[in-house]
This record gives sequence, C-alpha cells and structure tokens, in this order.
Amino acid sequence: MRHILDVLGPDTMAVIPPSCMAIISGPQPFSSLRIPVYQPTLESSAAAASGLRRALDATGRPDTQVIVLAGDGGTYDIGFQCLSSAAERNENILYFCLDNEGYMNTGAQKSSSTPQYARTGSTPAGKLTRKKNMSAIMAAHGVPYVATASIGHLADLRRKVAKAKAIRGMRFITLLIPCLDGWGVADDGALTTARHAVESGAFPLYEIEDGRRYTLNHTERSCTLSSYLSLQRRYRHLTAEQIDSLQAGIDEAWADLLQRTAASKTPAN
Ligand SMILES: Cc1ncc(C[n+]2csc(CCOP(=O)(O)OP(=O)(O)O)c2C)c(N)n1
Ligand SMILES: [Mg+2]
Repeated sequence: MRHILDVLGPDTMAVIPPSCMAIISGPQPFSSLRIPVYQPTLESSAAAASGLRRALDATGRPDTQVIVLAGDGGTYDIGFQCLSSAAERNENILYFCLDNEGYMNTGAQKSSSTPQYARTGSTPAGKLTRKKNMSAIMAAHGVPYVATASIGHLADLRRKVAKAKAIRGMRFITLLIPCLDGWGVADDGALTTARHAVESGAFPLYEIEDGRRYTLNHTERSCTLSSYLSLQRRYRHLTAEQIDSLQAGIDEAWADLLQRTAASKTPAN
C-alpha cells in the first residue's frame, strides 16, 4: 500500500469496503493511509467511487484520483454488480482488487477467486471449482486498462500504477497478496510465496488494454508448481493427480496468454 500511494501521490481518495484493508486503514473518519477514506458497504464500492468521482468533477477537482481498495470477495462476488455497471459506464476510477483468494477477514472462507483444490474454512476438503478469470471478465467490458500485479514484483506493480494513473476511465488492477493465516504460509513467507505464484505461472503478470491488447509481462517460468504449493498449508492434502490437473490448467492459461500477446502485435490491433 505504501508503494501504491507513493506512486499516486497525496491528491487521492480511497473507497474501502469491509475487508482486511478496512481494518488496516482504520475506522472512518480516521485513516492510517493519510488520505481521505470512505467505507461503504461490501456490495457498493464501485457505486460509491462513481458518486465520489462525479462530486469531485462537479466541484472542480477532476485530477483527484478516486481509487477503490477492495478484497476479492468484495470484487469477484459481493461487489460485482456495481463493479460491472461502473465498468460499463467506463467510470473514471482506479479499482484495486487486493486478492488474497478468500474471505480472509471473516475467517478464511472460499470466494470465487479461491483456486481449485485449495482448502478454506468453507471448503474443508478443497474447493471443487476453478478460480474465476476476473481480468478476462473486466476486459470483456472493453475498459481501457486491466492488469494483474503481485506484491512480490514491486517494480512491475509501481509501473502499472503509474501507467493506470495517466489513463482516464475505468482501470482495474488485481494485486495478489498472500494471506499468512488463510493460506497457511510462514510468518516471513508472504513475499516469497507471491514471487513463486508468478514464477510458477499460477498467477501470471499481464496487462489488457482497451479490452483486447494483451501483454504478458513476465515470460519466464522459473519455479515449479509443486514448489509454490509446498509453501502453503491450504494445498497440503493434494494428490499427485490433483497437482497434475492444476498444472494442466496453468499450462493451458499460459498458452492462451502467449497466443493473445502474439496476436496483439499484429497491425489490426
Ligand atoms: C453483504 C455482506 N456480507 C458479509 C459481510 C461480512 N464481511 C465483512 S468483511 C468480509 C470478508 C471480505 O472478503 P474480501 O473482500 O475478500 O476481503 P478480505 O477480508 O479477504 O481482505 C465479509 C464476508 C458484509 N460486511 N456484508
Ligand atoms: Mg479476500
């Protein structure tokens, strides 16, 4: 969060729904972020940000950045209706999904961002379905900028925040943040785990511009899926077949990203 706010500067206002980030920023009207923060309901972040944006525009402050700092539950699931309609209106807001792959603030229940087979409080035998592809869904709205980022790759994150800051319209960045407790990661293991998520291909770093131009930012896959999974208690029960099936899904998604990146370099795009 320090890196994001450093790049954005002080002329920024944040909308933060119920989530770990709401606890970190503190109860309104106070905020540890040192910028104005408004805390709406879990359903309504993108609507609240839309209203804040319009109020700022109407009072002569079009350059003030309105950001949303929402969890994956508040984005992929509970806040999705508002987010989709704000994206359809191409609202001029910068939306960060702080993705820890579950409803962590309330005791680690599964969300539609939780990856397949991960054990959570509400999927004690492992989740049956796959992680929702939120970047593709946002891109399908045709918004100007969609990106994934990781706290393990801070230079890439800072570049994406700076790029998003310079664009008008709906910008959407999913930032992967391992949850120590919810994922069962060692106390000093969050950054390593975040790096392994990217390096194994489980969480690729990429950008989608205007809903169709894809860029895969980190094209090396320098660690195995098993080494990423072994850092986390939520995957400890996996069978060899389940790991193979996860690997196949990752390979398929990776090939798709490579193909879309290559197609984006053709003149028509
Ligand atoms: C409509 C609604 N349902 C449930 C809650 C209770 N609640 C508060 S925070 C939270 C978890 C949110 O998960 P996520 O958005 O992923 O953020 P995280 O806690 O993981 O940071 C829940 C379920 C709520 N505030 N509103
Ligand atoms: Mg979450």
